[in-house]
Amino acid sequence: MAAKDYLRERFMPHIWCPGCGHGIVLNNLVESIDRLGLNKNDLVLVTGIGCSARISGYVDFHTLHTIHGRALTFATGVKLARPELTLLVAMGDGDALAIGGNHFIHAARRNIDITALIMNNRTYGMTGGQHSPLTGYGMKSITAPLGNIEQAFDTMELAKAAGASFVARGTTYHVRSLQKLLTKAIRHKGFSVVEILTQCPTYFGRKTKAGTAVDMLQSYRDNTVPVGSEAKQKNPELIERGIFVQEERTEFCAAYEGIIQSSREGR
Ligand SMILES: Cc1ncc(C[n+]2csc(CCOP(=O)(O)OP(=O)(O)O)c2C)c(N)n1
Ligand code: SF4
Repeated sequence: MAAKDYLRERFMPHIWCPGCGHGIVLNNLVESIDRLGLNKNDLVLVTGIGCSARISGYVDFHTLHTIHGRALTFATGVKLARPELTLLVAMGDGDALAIGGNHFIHAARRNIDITALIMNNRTYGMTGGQHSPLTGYGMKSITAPLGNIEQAFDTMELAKAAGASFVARGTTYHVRSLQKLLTKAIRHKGFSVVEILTQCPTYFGRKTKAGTAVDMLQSYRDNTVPVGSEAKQKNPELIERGIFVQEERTEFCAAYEGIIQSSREGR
């Protein structure tokens, strides 16, 4: 099928600014779905609120556009009720890791079979460029005009520690490998996290002097390296991309089904 067959053309034009990375994520997502040969009627995409969250309006799957920080809770309910469906959740860094941080940790801990995309543009784009937990120390934002005094954390380390069984990072510059990461994450049975470094030229680019969309894409090219590469040992400032964790572990819905069967059999 062509990419447009997975999109709701009636909702175009989209709301994203020129140069925003979220459209690249959308394109890679539908390419991965196509590659996997999944039927649109077996897919559910759940989102909260944010520029990133608007992605659920544009795909022609079953979609739920819910409330800020709670996409994973809605998705957990859908997956438990209809475990045969493929659940995708797309979130911004604010949605997933600020207001939704608690739910993120517990979805990972349960290892429920959901693929979580974290579209990390290091800002709250939709509300005008406030800093997020991933903006980083010293960076300027609309709410930190003199520089942010909060430290960021590493999403990969958090996802690993919380128990996610597939953990990966890609960028909007490395589109071919992003597509492969998404394909593997969706195929993986368990909680999959794919953090995608994606540019917000309108707020992050302007406030931090990271520059235009092209400047930001070039910075993903120049400042990221494949996971485990020697370059990272020499320069710890570089950001790793690729697969950090890929393990088979007991999945939550399967374990829950086991409990139901045991109770039916009076064990
Ligand atoms: C409970 C609640 N608190 C705050 C908001 C306001 N709000 C909407 S989107 C958003 C942050 C969006 O940032 P992010 O999730 O990183 O996505 P982006 O827009 O950058 O893609 C906030 C704070 C809200 N809608 N609901
Ligand atoms: S404000 Fe930023 S995140 Fe939102 S659409 Fe514009 S560029 Fe994208």
